[in-house]
Amino acid sequence: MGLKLYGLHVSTCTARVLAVIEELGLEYELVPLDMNAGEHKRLPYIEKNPFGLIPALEDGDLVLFESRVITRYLVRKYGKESGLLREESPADAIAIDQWIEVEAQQFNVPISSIFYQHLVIPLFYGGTTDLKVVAAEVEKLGKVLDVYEAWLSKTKFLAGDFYSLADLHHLPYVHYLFTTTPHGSLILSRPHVKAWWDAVASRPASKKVIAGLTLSL
Ligand code: GS8
Repeated sequence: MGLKLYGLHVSTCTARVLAVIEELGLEYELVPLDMNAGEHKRLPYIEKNPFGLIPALEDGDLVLFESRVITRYLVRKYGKESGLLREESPADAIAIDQWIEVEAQQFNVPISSIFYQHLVIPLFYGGTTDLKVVAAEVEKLGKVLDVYEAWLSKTKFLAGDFYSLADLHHLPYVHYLFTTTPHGSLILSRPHVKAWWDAVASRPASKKVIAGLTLSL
């Protein structure tokens, strides 16, 4: 009974999990959901994710939701040697935890809102992008990325000179910033952030995941 990932290739949170699956070279089955028909809001799916959101992971009898938790589970269970969590070194592991938290609490908030305004509202709800909201979120994201720029002038990746889950968690939304919004300059105008992004995106596992992130304006 292998891994079953419920979600869609185009979904950012699903892609976060797929990036780990590809890094670790795990076998899995992607079980797509018909979100237009609301399949993710009904039984039997809401037994897997009671919030009615994708993704969810099934590994035998274990069922998990929350993409950033699923990624940690996969590394702990199948990829200790990958270096993505470095739990053998408390100092490295806590640096990774710190930047996993920064991604979730500081980076994800404005970038997901910009994506929602530019892509989700027009494409899925037939509405119009609220440019005032976008401007405020772009300003917030710029301030967060100023911190990244200073930080990444000292180390190649966020938790140190090694690639970790903290970097990987950024993959889907940074990619979509380029393809679904006109705000890619937030990355390109910051040389250390750009070099970091180039290193993240050019990994073979990242390229496979990016190939599935096909939503565009
Ligand atoms: C967020 C899940 C989520 O918002 C995680 O797994 O990281 N913190 C959770 N999923 C979105 C798709 S993200 O590509 C979703 O399921 N949206 C459908 C809906 O809101 O109905």
